[in-house]
Amino acid sequence: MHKIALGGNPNSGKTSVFNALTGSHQHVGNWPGVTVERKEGELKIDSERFTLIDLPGTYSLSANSLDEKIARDFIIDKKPELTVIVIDQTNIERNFYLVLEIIEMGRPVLLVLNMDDEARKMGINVDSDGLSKYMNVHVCKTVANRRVGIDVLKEQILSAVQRQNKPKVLKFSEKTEKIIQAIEPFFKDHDPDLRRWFAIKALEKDDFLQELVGEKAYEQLSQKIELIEKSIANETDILLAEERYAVIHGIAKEFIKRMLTEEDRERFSTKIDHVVTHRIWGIPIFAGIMWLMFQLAFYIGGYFVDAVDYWFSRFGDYLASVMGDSMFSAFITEAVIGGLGAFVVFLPQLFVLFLFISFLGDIGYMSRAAFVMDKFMHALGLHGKSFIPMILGFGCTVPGVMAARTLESKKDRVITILVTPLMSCGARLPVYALLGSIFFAGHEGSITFLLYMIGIVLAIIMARVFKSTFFKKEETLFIMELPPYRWPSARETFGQAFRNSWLFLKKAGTIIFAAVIIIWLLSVFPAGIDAPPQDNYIGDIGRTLEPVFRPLGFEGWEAGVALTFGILAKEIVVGTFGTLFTGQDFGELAEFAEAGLKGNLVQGLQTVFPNAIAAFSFLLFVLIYTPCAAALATIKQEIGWKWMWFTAIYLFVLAYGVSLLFYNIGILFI
Ligand code: BGO
Repeated sequence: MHKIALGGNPNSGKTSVFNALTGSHQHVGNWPGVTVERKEGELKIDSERFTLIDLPGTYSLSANSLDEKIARDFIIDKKPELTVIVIDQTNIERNFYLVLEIIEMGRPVLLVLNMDDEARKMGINVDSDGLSKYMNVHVCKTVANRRVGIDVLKEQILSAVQRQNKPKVLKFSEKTEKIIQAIEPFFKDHDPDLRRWFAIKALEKDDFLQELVGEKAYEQLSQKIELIEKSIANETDILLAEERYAVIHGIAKEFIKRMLTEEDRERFSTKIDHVVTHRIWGIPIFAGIMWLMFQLAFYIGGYFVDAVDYWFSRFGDYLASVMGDSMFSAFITEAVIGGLGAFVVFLPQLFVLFLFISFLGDIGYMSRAAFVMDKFMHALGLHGKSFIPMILGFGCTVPGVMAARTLESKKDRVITILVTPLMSCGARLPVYALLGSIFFAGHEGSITFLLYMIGIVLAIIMARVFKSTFFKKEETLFIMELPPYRWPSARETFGQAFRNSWLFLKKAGTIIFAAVIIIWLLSVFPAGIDAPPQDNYIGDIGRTLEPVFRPLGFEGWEAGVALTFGILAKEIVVGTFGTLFTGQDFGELAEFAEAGLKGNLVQGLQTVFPNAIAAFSFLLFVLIYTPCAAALATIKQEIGWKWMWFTAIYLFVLAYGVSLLFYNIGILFI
């Protein structure tokens, strides 16, 4: 029968642990010679049998009280194979004082971190594995009154008894250790395992030592301690208490993580919300965060874009050199590398942007943004809840349109869906990034931010227009619950960004790839690969469309083709330019083609857009015009054919009007 002791502070849950371990196998008596209750219980773990002796609950082992003396004498004299110490995790620093004292005895211990439920509520999380490794003791967590963790505790008891690990000696400061060493020789005739502990007790002026060492030696010991106290100008018992608290403080710092409690989080959230959802500051803060997001996306992503671009071009050159001059080689280098590569190179920026959007959503900021915009939109007589689908539209119009289902009234739903495509989706980003890097080098982030903001403003204006034309009355109240801010898990945030980036790549491999092939075929037939694209079908299409777009400042026929195919998916706008310009001959500029994918595109685009005004006019057009096929299909599914056609046409007309106005006013200034 193994003998194990159970110790702990009063109210740490010791009785609950005792009952949970021993069930009804308990005997109650008194400790010998005194009237203090002594409880003993039995338990069986696997085939091993244990007697568990419940020590009186104490805060320390200084032998000042009867309870403390009983507990201490039992551990010293009866040498239990294991002392299980129950700790109230909500008060771990105080509970650890006793733990240190028991550990100083050098006997195997097991720490039960109890009250785990309460600790969690208070945001306390003890790293039990770390603590166990550090102290070389078994550690487990329990909620003893509900028997949670008791089975694991039993396994740990068995393992601790079998292994008989000695806990690590937790050293005090060098100065104190020297003092302890100076005292240890007084106990050279006693158990070597207990010498350090006796020395510590002597320094704590524990008078039980008088009996242990005899009167004479005790006097010498007292004189020695007096000398030490004089030299350190402190009392040794106070010094040791201070040292123990210093060790406890170190352990707490290392192994206790204090997270915000629910209450703290709510308080903290309210404080932040006072600022970020402020009546006046809310909107500029939202705009500022968006601006920062684009700056960082372009800045961080930009590093990778150049690298991807470089390797993509090198790969294209290599394939071209290996495959020689053939139709297939032209297809690979122009359609695949040129067409797909032109926008796949923007994946890093898009990834960073997705990462930010999912981070802002995960920490709970996006619902604040909707809340802020709600007030603003209410002021315009609109429904604030509409802003949630609109914000989702930043990622992709399709989920944005679908999210409008949450709006109760059909009118709100229709209005929201009609304006959600104006929220710039991720697919338009490669277009902004490409033209931004050519015509507004160094300011791509700000240009993109500006376009996003124009999209938001136009969406609000158009919503207001629709409200006062189609749906005159009706006002619903928007009550929104703001979840407390939380620190998102990196896994969730990155996972979301990876999923979105993967969708982007998947689109690249399917619909966009197909479109790029069609564009390429149209650009090489009927006259063949040696003829420039304008001599082929694509040129015919482009020339037919050219007069339509020329008033907007687009001088090359390629712009019309890119925009037309862009209705399949907005990324195709860049893909089309990539396919058309990768194989095109630029005469004297040809040397620049060496510079890579973007090098070719730069020259091509500079011929289509003779100046930054024309380029921005094109960006405005891409931002506003007819949404992609997938978005249109979703609109049809949600509110029917009629509204789908309406969206497709009104957005085209709006885009045309805005670009026309911008370009014709803009060129007056250059
Ligand atoms: C009462 N979690 C929580 N939340 N409570 C626990 C846990 C735990 O893990 N473990 C024990 N308790 P003792 P000592 C009580 O008795 O085992 C509770 O002194 C009550 N009683 O249920 O007695 C346990 O032996 C009325 O609570 O500890 C007990 O070390 C209202 O902590 C208390 C509320 O446990 C002390 C609690 C009539």
